[in-house]
Amino acid sequence: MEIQDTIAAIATPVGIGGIGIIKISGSRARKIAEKIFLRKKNSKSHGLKPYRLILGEIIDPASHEVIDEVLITYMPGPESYTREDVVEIQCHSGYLVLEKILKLVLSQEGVRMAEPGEFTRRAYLNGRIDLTQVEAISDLIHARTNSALNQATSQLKGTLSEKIFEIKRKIINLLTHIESAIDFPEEDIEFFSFEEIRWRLSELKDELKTLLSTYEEGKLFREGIKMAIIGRPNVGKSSLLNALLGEERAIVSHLPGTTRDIIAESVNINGIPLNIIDTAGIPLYPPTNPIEKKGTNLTRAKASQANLVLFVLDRSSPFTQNDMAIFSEFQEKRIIIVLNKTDLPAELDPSSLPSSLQKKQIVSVSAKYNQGIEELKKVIYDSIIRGEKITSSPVFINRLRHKVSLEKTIDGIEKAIKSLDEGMSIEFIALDLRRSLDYLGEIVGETTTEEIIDQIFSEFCIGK
Ligand SMILES: Nc1nc2c(ncn2[C@@H]2O[C@H](COP(=O)(O)OP(=O)(O)OP(=O)(O)O)[C@@H](O)[C@H]2O)c(=O)[nH]1
Ligand SMILES: [Mg+2]
Repeated sequence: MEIQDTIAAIATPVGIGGIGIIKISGSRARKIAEKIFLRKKNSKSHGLKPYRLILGEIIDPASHEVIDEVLITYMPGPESYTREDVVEIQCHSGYLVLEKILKLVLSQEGVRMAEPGEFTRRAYLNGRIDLTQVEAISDLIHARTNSALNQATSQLKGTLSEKIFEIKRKIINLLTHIESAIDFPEEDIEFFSFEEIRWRLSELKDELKTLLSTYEEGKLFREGIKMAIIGRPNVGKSSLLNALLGEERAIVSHLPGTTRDIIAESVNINGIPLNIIDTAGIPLYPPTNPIEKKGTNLTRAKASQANLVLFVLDRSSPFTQNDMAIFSEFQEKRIIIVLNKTDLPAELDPSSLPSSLQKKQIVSVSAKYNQGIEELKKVIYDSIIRGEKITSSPVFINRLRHKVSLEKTIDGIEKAIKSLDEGMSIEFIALDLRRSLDYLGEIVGETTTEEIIDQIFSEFCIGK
């Protein structure tokens, strides 16, 4: 990928809408705009002025065809998203208009189609943002809850990278002292004492561990959790999905075996994205019908991946062998038992359930009449956050790669402490600290491998 290239792409979703935006970035952006744009007022000139919105027309210079009336902005670098010269064309958003303008732009000299995330990649390569901020942009676009959005905006402001740089500065400071003791042992410089170095290292370790401990919570708010609704046929699983969503998403019928495919939807429970799947009922004996068989196999596969399972029982009919078999299969998972159909006469007494079921949390609802659903949501939320230390820390890590790098950093600090305690030569301690510095640098993108960087940008769409 040549950074000198000028790139272009449609930045808005393609389709019918109020406006659509085409973005051009690179040294030829302005020239291209001048070729295809004519200002309305004083139509002899393109009239581009930095950071001004100018009204005019996009005209094919070859055929003189007017493609659309547009607003155009020219943002010279480095005061732009990519730090390069950027032109944004705001046109009417229709399938053809956007395509035609993009095609016209791409037919000009020295410009090519942007790759996914390439505008943001240039902002990163040109030093406007670091890697945690790149990730924050992706999180911001994908955020489905306020908490996820707040986390992303805070990370975009640089809270995580500031913290990382702060810790880096402390390590560098320590290293400077240690290394000058190596280089100038005879000089009359004031070195940190052994106790001082040890104390500083253990402070650093605690600080890093505190940051590491925000991972589960950060991840939870960013990614949410997977919850499967399971049970024997006809107990009301799809009705329960609909009640949780507040809409008629899944087909409900009195016939057992209505749901055959997995239905996935997501809701937000107190800021946590809850990814729910409704599954096909699992019968006692394997179905002979090949479609139903596929459905139950898929149910088993998906339910076993869920972090939380809602096991639905029909309270208007007795507890069956079928119910017990399903429970036994999934009892190792985090389970909430839902007694459904409480609007009908009770045929199942919770206190007569086998003791293994009674140990689980039991919630009664009527999915059909929307009773007990709020209480169920509360139980689901409590179950998710149980065991999670909600720290409300202003700085979070929320990706596995942050966690891995932090763990390696801590490992380096621990090795340095050990070397110090064992009276090893000071060179070894310096080496461990240098390694820790590199691992910290991975988080912000200073020492990150090309492979990881590519993976981060693969989350982006074309035009961002
Ligand atoms: N009275 C009453 N009927 C309910 C309730 N919940 C579901 N039903 C009825 O039970 C029947 C089965 O409901 P579904 O939601 O399709 O059940 P399911 O578990 O998804 O069934 P399968 O997909 O076939 O496994 C339908 O006739 C629903 O109207 C409830 O709370 N009260
Ligand atoms: Mg169903």
